Amino acid sequence: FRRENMAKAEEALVSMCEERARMIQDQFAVSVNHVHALAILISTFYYQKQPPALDQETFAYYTAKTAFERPLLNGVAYAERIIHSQREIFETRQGWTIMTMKREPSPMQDEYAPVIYSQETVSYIEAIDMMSGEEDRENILRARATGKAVLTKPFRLLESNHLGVVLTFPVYRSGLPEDATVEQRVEATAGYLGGAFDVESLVENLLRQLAGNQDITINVYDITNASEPLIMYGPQIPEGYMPLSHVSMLDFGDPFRKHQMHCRYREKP
Ligand code: WA2
Repeated sequence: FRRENMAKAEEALVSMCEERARMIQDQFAVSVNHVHALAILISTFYYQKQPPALDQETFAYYTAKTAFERPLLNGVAYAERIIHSQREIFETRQGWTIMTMKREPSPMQDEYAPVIYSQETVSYIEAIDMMSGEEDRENILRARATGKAVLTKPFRLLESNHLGVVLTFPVYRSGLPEDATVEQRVEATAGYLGGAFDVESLVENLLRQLAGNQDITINVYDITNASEPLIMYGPQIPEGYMPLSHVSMLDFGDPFRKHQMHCRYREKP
């Protein structure tokens, strides 16, 4: 009988784990798809219209009305690429100084990525040079070199201090060929559209609604570096009934990053 019960318990764990992995992956994917569409919206209405048909008020309105399309993102923002020689003209036009993530006026850099448009839920990143944060900076460089959506490793987000990851899409000025070189991509970069996945609180909300939630513990890891898995969600020190666990694969759409979900019972089944 005991062996039969264990087999049943294992089967139940596998199905609960797979259900959760699929659910988080799907909510991630719909959020990414919608940010992709927003990047095209910026390119269309800000860069392909003369004069630009987009301002902070319009961006805030549109992103608030479509927030339901991005269920795992705490907000989206657009950071413009500013090279140093344009800094003074840019700051005069904006009426503010480019700031660092430490909220000090930015020292001189070759280039900056100050946020010019933001969803109201993340208005605290307005005017901040997103290249002044290590994780955001790496994302920006990789996004514009590849032309694809990219994700950071898990880290503590600004303001909430919650564990999450940042998503970045590059926005190019028009005329970039499909098979552009990295140099051409960098040259044509207009800015970066992205947002933060607040994994700690939004994934928690999602999982809380599922039946059987009380019985299992979930960990999500960034396993890009297989010998040094980084925790992305769940208790820092894995807890629960160790002998029985299940690993579900996760695909968040950035081939550079690998993720896994680990599930186990809180108590011996
Ligand atoms: N957005 C919100 N909270 C954050 C954050 C971020 N980055 N970084 C740290 N905490 C405008 O890649 C461009 C958003 C970055 C996009």
